[in-house]
Amino acid sequence: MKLYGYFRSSASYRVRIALNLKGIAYDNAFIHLRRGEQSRPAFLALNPMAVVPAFADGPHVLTQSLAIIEYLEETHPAPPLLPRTPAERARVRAIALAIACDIHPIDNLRVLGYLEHELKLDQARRDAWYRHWVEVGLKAVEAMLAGKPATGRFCHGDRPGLADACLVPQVANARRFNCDLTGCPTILAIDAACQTLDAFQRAAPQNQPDRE
Ligand SMILES: N[C@@H](CCC(=O)N[C@@H](CS)C(=O)NCC(=O)O)C(=O)O
Repeated sequence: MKLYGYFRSSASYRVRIALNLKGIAYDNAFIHLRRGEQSRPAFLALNPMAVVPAFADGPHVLTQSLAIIEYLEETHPAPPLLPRTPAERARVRAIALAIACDIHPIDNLRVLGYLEHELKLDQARRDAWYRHWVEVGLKAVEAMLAGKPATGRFCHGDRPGLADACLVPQVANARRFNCDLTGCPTILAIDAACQTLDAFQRAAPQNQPDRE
């Protein structure tokens, strides 16, 4: 199995967490996003969307971090990253999708690049865009989690899963851009609980061989 990723890519980080939680060994192929390697023909043949991650398992080449994690869940069910009942699974997926679909895409490298190079926003205004949408999004995720009986030490109960694999990379990005997370105590507590686990530590950007 091979993960095509980049140390700072939060979507790749999600998959690394899932692989580690499940104890699956894998090889890395590093796609340097700042050098534009995601747009080279060799990578486009794997993922025409020109984004990481991509994941190869034998003849299967998979894309989209959540599809990859669901594939891992189906092929390696233990330990599960989704809870048991349909309603619980829908809750976990809703948290994961709020991050992966509603927060992350509008703050992606290529979106920030468009703001900067095409719309000529200076770095301060570009970063303001980033902080605004991440703060709005994470406040909504906080409301999904705070005070809910289903929320435990982690996003759902006391076992880490799919929602945590999405939340921790988004928090790491938010910190990198100095987002204000003071209104998100539940998120910060869950992030702190995840950081104590080896699976999350080994997946962190600063612990990847391609880090800069
Ligand atoms: N929905 C995709 C998003 C993938 C994605 O946006 N990856 C980013 C890094 S986190 C990327 O490769 N960006 C390259 C670019 O913007 O040019 C997924 O979940 O896999």
